[in-house]
Amino acid sequence: MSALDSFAVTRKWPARHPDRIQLYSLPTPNGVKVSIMLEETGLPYEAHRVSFDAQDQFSPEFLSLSPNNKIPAILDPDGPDGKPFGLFESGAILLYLAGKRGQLLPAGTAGRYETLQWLMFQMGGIGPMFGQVGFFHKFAGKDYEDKRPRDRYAAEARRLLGVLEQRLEGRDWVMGKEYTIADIAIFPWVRNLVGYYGAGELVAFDRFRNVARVLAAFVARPAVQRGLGIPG
Ligand SMILES: N[C@@H](CCC(=O)N[C@@H](CS)C(=O)NCC(=O)O)C(=O)O
Repeated sequence: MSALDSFAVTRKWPARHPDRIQLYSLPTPNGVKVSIMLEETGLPYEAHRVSFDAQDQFSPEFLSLSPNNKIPAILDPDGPDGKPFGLFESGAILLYLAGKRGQLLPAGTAGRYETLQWLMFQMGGIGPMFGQVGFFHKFAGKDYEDKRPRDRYAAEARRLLGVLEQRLEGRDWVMGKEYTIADIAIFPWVRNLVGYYGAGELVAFDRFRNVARVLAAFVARPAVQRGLGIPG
């Protein structure tokens, strides 16, 4: 018997290492935020693949942990007060892991809230808008004759990239010299937009030199390289 046995999700995805953080995910831009964070912090974890092809995200076991039927989600056997703790929503998970490890989130109040501000900018802006560009440019929406929805989201993605471009002027990372969870939230999405979605031209990515520079530095990090492929 392990402390995780009372969580239904472990019935579908049994924990081989119940002492480690359990990650339920896929290597999508939201999923890799958490695998990259786990790799960066060195926290021991076990990754489980939630197959969209098999509609795993709608299974009662997965919904018991992530009621919004979305990856990523985690189960930490050693949560607050030493009790097992489940969490969904990548932004909340990044904050939780940063707090648990005391890493990748500035300790001072101002730096902390400034980082949160950019994390929210990703969660409320970059993620949803770039995701819509993907739908209208690469997936089912690309066949729609009316190009106005695609153009609306492309324009918004371009505007958001412009905000990020300005922020990165003279900075190594979103928070300056310090690499934080804001970078881990933002750059998987930028990479996806110009890589997998192939929307670089649509959003005029060549205009955003600072964004391209920091994206290259992000992708070059060994922990990022590892996290991008998890779960395999
Ligand atoms: N706000 C959520 C978004 C998560 C999300 O959209 N996940 C997608 C994959 S990137 C998903 O699980 N989609 C499955 C579905 O909608 O059925 C987060 O950041 O965790």
